[in-house]
This record gives sequence, C-alpha cells and structure tokens, in this order.
Amino acid sequence: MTRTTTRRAWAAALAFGLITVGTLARAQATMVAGEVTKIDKAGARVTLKHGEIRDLDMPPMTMTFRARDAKLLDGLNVGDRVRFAAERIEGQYTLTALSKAP
Ligand SMILES: [Cu+2]
Repeated sequence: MTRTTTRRAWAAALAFGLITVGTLARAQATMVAGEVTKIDKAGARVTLKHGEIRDLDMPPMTMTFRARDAKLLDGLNVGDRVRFAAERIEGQYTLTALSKAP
C-alpha cells in the first residue's frame, strides 16, 4: 500500500465512522416514548399517547399516526409501551420506526 492509498483509506474510514455516529445520534434523538391506545392493522394506523416530539414541534398528546409500513404494527397490542420515530410525510404524521420499550 502506498502512503497516499493509506491516507485515503483512513479518510474513508473516518468519514464512514462520523456518518455512522451522526446517524445513530440522530436516530436516538428522534425516538419518542408512547403508549398504544388503539390499533387499526388493516388501515396501517395506530393511536399513541405520546410524549413531546421536538422534531415535529408537538406537545404530549394522544393522536393517530399512519404507519409507513404496516409491518411496524406486527405483534403490537393496546397498552404496549413503545419508542417510536415519526415524520411528517405528504402532510401526514407518519410512523417511521417503532419498537417496544424495554
Ligand atoms: Cu401528537
């Protein structure tokens, strides 16, 4: 390996590392705590009592979200405590990630 190649490899590794860390930090920051109050599997919708969502400038409330993928609602039951991420997509509050709270 030449010196230049080595330097390039390091630069690539560093850039990749920074992107990974940035993505993780962002993913963590956007996860919000919620509790399932209603599930509409057929309509891919779920109603959550959620905490503050800073990214959406939204105070705590109970509201219905569209699930980006109905699979996100698999195995979910009313009363489950969850962590989720939501975005405004095409004017609709959309659930982009969801996992049961530990
Ligand atoms: Cu809300």
